[in-house]
Formats: sequence, structure tokens, C-alpha cells
Amino acid sequence: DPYADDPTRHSALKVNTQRPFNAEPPPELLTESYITPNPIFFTRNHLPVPNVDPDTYRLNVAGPPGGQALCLSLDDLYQFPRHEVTVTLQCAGNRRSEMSQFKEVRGLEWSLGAISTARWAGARLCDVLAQAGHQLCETEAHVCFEGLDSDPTGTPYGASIPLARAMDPEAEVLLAYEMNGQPLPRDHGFPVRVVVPGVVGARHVKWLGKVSVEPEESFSHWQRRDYKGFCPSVDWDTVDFDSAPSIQELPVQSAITQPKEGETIEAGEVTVRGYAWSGGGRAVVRVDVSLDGGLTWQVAELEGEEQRARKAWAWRLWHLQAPLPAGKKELNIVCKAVDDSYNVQPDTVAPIWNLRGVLNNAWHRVHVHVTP
Ligand code: MTE
Ligand code: MO
Repeated sequence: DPYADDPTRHSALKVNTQRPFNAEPPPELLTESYITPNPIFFTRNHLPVPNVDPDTYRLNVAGPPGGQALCLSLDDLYQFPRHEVTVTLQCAGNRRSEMSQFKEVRGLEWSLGAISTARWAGARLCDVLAQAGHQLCETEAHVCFEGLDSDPTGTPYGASIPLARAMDPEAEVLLAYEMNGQPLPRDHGFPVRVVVPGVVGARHVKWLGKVSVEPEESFSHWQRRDYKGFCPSVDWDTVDFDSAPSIQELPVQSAITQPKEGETIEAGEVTVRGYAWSGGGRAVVRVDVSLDGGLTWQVAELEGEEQRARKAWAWRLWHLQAPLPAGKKELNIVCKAVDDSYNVQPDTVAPIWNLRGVLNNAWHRVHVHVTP
């Protein structure tokens, strides 16, 4: 069993698949705190968790022609200026189960918890690339990452991001060795993972073994044959993965974590809670909440840290406390967020449905009963 050596996990996680391990925190724990505690941070593994010895660990960074390849130990990595940043990581498949309720899709049945937030610390990727002699001259190039996890044929997990993002110090791309003040937990990439603020989870390669600059995107399955969006009419017979760009920045997203679907709440007043986030560093400027399925709206209160313009890498938690309309036995609670480019969420899944069930950012809806 290649999974026999996987780490032990927190019992509060809702397990999607055990081998490989995929799990999310329940909604009520997810938004209990701005920073997600490491033990309940959602986990998305495609393969067995490698057991990496920190003493013999080496990160291989290919150099440019005439440049210098680097072979970095953990101590070498600690010599680079330490950089810290709070980043929300979301899987492209977050909220896929709502998409599959509309029409069948292929993928893990994530609820709304394939998203979490941590304070990451590490070396900036741009500093490491610069040391290897890379410059931002080839603007169409890509930085390719390989994990130390591999399938039975020996093929590692891989992904890539554009070199322009990697070389931009303002983009704050990290080779992270710490998560919330601790060494990375094994499930989250010990000892080193990539953190790409504002970009889909799939590019945050864990158990990082190799970095190289290439003229093309990574040839990995997960870069080329997965994590892409398509027209709702495209099916598995007609899909042409080469026709669509790989997902990088994600669209504006929000979801309700309290009350929960199907819950019975007391008459009088309701408190609605949730999260909101947008990709590419776009800040959340507003969250609208409806108690009547989208007929009328109220503005929720944003909590926690202010976001930096163009560098809003972390989510906003929000809440709305509102009196309940008298005599209502049921409520259809809805939320939708607006980012600072005035991007909004689509009202239903139908027009954004796609065969892989990725990129679901439709209005989130929760149906609850009210005790008289
Ligand atoms: N990196 C490696 N090496 N192997 C993986 O399976 N999964 C990716 C990404 N990095 C993956 C990986 C995907 S799809 C996501 S959403 C994030 O890791 C999840 O990170 P987390 O498990 O720390 O939440
Ligand atoms: Mo993912």
C-alpha cells in the first residue's frame, strides 16, 4: 500500500477520499478564525504523501544557458531573505458538488470547504531564480515545478506559472517552508512548497523537488489535461484540452458557512456568516446577502484585516445580523461578492457548468427552516 506511510489526520475533517487523502473542514470550523489552523486546513493530494528527510532534502533549480544550476539544502533556502504573506488557497474544484447536482461532472465532490487561509513564510521565488541567473527577458516563458510525489510510473506531480509572475517581487510568490509559524505539515508539502498568491491551488506545488524555466507550460497532466474551463456544451467526447488556457487566477467567490443547509433556526433574528475572496489580488469590496432567494439584498459586514490594493491575497470573513420577516417558515439565503474590478458572481450554475466541475462561483444558496 503506497499510502501506508501517509500522516495521521484531524478527525474533524470531512474525508472525500482516503487514498489519496482529500478532505475539507466542516463549514462551522472553516470560518471560526481568519487563519485556518493547520490541522483542519483542507487537503488535496493526487498521490501518496512522500516522506522527505529534511537533512538530505535538496531543491534543484535549473539555471539559464550559461547560468548556474542550484542545488539548495533547507539551510541554503533559509539564507535567502525571509518573506511572510497571508494567502488563501482555493482548489478549482471548490463547490463542485453544487455543480454535479445540476448535471454530472467528473471530480471529487467538494462542498464549500476546499479553501483555507494561512500565514506562509519562505524565500521569494524571484530571489532564488535571480541567484540561478534568471532574468525576465523571455516574457513568454514559464516556471515549471515538480513535486517529490509520483505515480506508479514514476511521473511526479507538476504545474507551472508564467515567468512574469514568478519574477515580480510584488506578486510575492514563495518557496514556503513555514505555515502559521510551524514547519509545513507533511500533508501540505513538507519541507518546501510553492505558494502563488491569487492563483488556483493546483499551481502551489507541494514537496517541491525541481524548479526550471521553460519556453512552454509544464507538460504535466494537471497543467495540460485538467484544471481548465469549457463551454457547458462540451462533453468528454468533444473536449479539446489544448483549446483552453490553464486556470491561473480564480474568479470572485463567496459562500455561506452559517446557517447550514437544511438547518432549523429560531424565529426573530438570523446571523449569516461566510467567506469571500477573489483571485489575482483583487480585493473584496462588498458582500450582498438575500434572505428571500435574491429578490431583496442587504450588505454584509466585512470582518478582519483590511486588504491591500492589488495584493488582496487573503479572504474576508463576513457576517450579517438581520431580523427575520414575520411569519416566514422557510428562508432561501443567498450570498454574492463583488471584487474591486466590479466582477460579480453568476446567479446559477447552469451557464458556468463544465464537465470537470471547476470554477463554480455561482451565488451560494442555503435553504433553512424557521421555528414558529
Ligand atoms: N502538489 C503536489 N506535489 N501534489 C499534489 O497532489 N495538489 C495541488 C496542489 N499542490 C498537489 C500539489 C492541488 S490541486 C491543490 S488544490 C493544492 O495543492 C492543495 O494544497 P493543500 O493540500 O495544502 O490544501
Ligand atoms: Mo486543486
